[in-house]
Amino acid sequence: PVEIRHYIQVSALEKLIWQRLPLFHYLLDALEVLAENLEFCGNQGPSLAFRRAASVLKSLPEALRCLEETQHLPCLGEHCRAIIEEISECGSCSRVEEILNDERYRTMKLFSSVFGVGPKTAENWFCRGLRTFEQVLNEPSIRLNRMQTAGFLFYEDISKPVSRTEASALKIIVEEAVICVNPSATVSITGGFRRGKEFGHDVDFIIKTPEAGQEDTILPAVIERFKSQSILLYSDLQESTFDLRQLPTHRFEAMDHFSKCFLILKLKGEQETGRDWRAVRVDLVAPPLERYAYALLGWSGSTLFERDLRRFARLERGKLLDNHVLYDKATNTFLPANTEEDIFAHLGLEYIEPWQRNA
Ligand code: DCP
Ligand code: MG
Repeated sequence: PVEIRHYIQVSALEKLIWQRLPLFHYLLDALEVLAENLEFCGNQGPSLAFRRAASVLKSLPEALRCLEETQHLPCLGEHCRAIIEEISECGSCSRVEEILNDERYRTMKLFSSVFGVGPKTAENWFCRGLRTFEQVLNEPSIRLNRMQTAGFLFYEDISKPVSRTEASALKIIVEEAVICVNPSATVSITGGFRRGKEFGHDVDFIIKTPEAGQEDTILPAVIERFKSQSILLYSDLQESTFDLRQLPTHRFEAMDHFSKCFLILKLKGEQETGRDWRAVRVDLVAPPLERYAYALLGWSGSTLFERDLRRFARLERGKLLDNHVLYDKATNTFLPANTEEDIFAHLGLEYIEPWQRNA
């Protein structure tokens, strides 16, 4: 199994030094393209190998002087090593260049960049001979769902990365709305921004409510508040289907059962477009208090870190972990946790800070 410790990240300064190697950036992009192409073909397993390899490379503690130095790293299989060798020798990878020119890959990438369009829909559109947004929007037999309609409507804005400054501005807006509907609730930023990223594709927030049951009523009220402020552009409220007795799921892709909502909000501020607002994707999750630590850990990501932490729990510790809880298979018990530190302790791991989870 992957050693969680390989993901421990390096300081920003060290990164600046070793990221100067231009071929290294090409290599990371190449691994991303190879992984993505396999995902578009439904090959999750092999694509993970490329993603893990990219993660290990990103988290190296020292500057690389040449690509040959990657030869002794973990998680780099024969295939990855062959790619590294080709890139060191030729400066590029023929398979990657081929994929980048492939019509199917390019179309799948374009279509799946729309909010609400997953690989299945993208593939369906591709198989019908559609290649551009214009063709999709003019195809009478295609009925977009509400999410996809919003995805096209706000495409330009929500494809643009959200900055940390914008995320902080949104935090104030979300906090104001949450406190207005429940003064005892608190809001924390999670997802990539909690891991210290400077940009994200959305802003993720987790809401903590002190009393049982409040987690079920707070999100509809917050959405109403945004509506009354005329900043709600889209909302998809998913009510809780959470049950305290549920065992953790084995399927990683499965969504958690907490009350949550996927939103598009209007963020005021001068834009390059000349408008005085932009649309931003915002996710809110409201878990019950006794499962808050698990939800926070799960929503802090990164996705690959979460996946490998679960794998580590299962294979190395005989425990099942998901966004809801940690379950000990040996004793058939749920392990309670008030903080993320408690969860790492249950797993026999030293605490891993959010900024160290950028796998
Ligand atoms: N997550 C989850 N269940 C969901 C949605 C997200 O467990 N239904 C987890 C996966 C990620 C984290 O929450 O680890 C945040 O999801 P994002 O897709 O927003 O990913 P990031 O915030 O890490 O990256 P980005 O900068 O692209 O937003
Ligand atoms: Mg995010």
